[in-house]
Amino acid sequence: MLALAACGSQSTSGSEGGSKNEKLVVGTDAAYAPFEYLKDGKIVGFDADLLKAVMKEAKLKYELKNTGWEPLFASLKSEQVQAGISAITINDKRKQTYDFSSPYFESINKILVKEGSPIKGVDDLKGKKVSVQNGTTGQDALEKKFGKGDANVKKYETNVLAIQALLNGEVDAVVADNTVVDEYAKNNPDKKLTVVDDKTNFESEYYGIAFPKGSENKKKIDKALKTVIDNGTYSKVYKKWFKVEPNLDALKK
Ligand code: LYS
Repeated sequence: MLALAACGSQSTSGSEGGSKNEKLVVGTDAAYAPFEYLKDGKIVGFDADLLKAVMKEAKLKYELKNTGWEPLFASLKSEQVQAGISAITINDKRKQTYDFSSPYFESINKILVKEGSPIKGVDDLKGKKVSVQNGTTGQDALEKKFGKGDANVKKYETNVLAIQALLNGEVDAVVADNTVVDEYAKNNPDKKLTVVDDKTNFESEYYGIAFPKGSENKKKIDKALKTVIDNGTYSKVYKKWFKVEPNLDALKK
């Protein structure tokens, strides 16, 4: 089950090594299972485990903090957090304001609907109410298709709330990252949901760890990320969460 996020208050520490280093604060939006979510008050997920492995390799002390999604970007900008890991897609718009690590995960948006829905692709969303998490690439994709300020696109602070809107019947569909909607549909069979993909309208995306522009941590973290990918640690974490081997070639693009 997806946990509802109590934004801003929860934080976990997972620091190893590097005693002389200051503790880096890494922000996240812990309402995006299986990448980051709250379990018994702790932030868990693929991103949390990957970060732990990378920081251990980089010998950096850190604290993972549940900032919420949009506050995460504001905190990166003001350097209140030194990094962000949160299923964040690397794109040109964000690259103007933030630096990113090398890509660590391939993703694409998908549409979550109720079983029996006539929606079979993005074109069918015209005139339908669609929920997204505010400030995501899902929102960007819909705005590209239907124009900015489309009243039918409903924006929510968290993806949990965007999905809730579908369950409540407030919207006809949710647009969010494939892994998140696939897992949600699979783990909640009683909700009777279907996932629709549309490779014509949605583009392949890559997640990266975000940094304030010019951060000196980027280099260290990229080096550590490369090591954990090359030494099999990444694959171990990936298999723990996704039960299959990762396609490492996809990350080398
Ligand atoms: N990957 C998408 C983006 O970067 C969605 C991330 C949502 C995380 N809570 O916009």
